[in-house]
Amino acid sequence: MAFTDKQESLVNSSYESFKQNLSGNSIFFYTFILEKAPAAKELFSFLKGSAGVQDSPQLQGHAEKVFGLVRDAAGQLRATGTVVLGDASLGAIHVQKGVVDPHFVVVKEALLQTIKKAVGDKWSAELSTAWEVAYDALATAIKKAY
Ligand code: HEM
Ligand code: ISQ
Repeated sequence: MAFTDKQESLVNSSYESFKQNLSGNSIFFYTFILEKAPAAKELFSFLKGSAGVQDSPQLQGHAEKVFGLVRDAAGQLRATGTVVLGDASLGAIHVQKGVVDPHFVVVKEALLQTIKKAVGDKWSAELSTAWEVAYDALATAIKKAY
């Protein structure tokens, strides 16, 4: 099924909600990931060896990039029906770091829960589906390098 204007605008407006509390939402996102996949801590150079998730511009920057790429994927899906990686090395980075399928499931769940928290009572099944479809298409594009 085609990605609709409505789905794109749902993703765009909730992305703005995410950005409105970038610090709190980023902490929530990382904490969720590390709870579900503690070993992921050693994969990220910016978390490795640290006591835990602590707020920093660097941490926020990485989280913002991930959410921003999913948002961008939603725009591409609506416009062209497919997702092309802007940075072709993105696949290779994840291969090289040893990122595997179950990690993608954890990050997806973390992303959805973070958006859910960010939008509060604006959360809906439709909003969730829009993020899921965009994330899955982006993850597929990244995994093409595998
Ligand atoms: C690196 C995005 C999924 C682990 C990166 C980078 C981007 C990115 C943009 C480059 C470094 C940065 O600026 O952050 C994404 C997107 C994903 C995804 C859009 C899903 C659609 C995953 C998953 C994992 C993962 C599932 C595993 C938990 C990593 C690691 C690096 C990386 C370990 C290297 C970070 C470093 O130490 O510098 N990712 N990623 N990514 N990603 Fe992902
Ligand atoms: C996946 N890839 C790169 C950066 C990330 C930051 C937080 C959570 C997941 C990520």
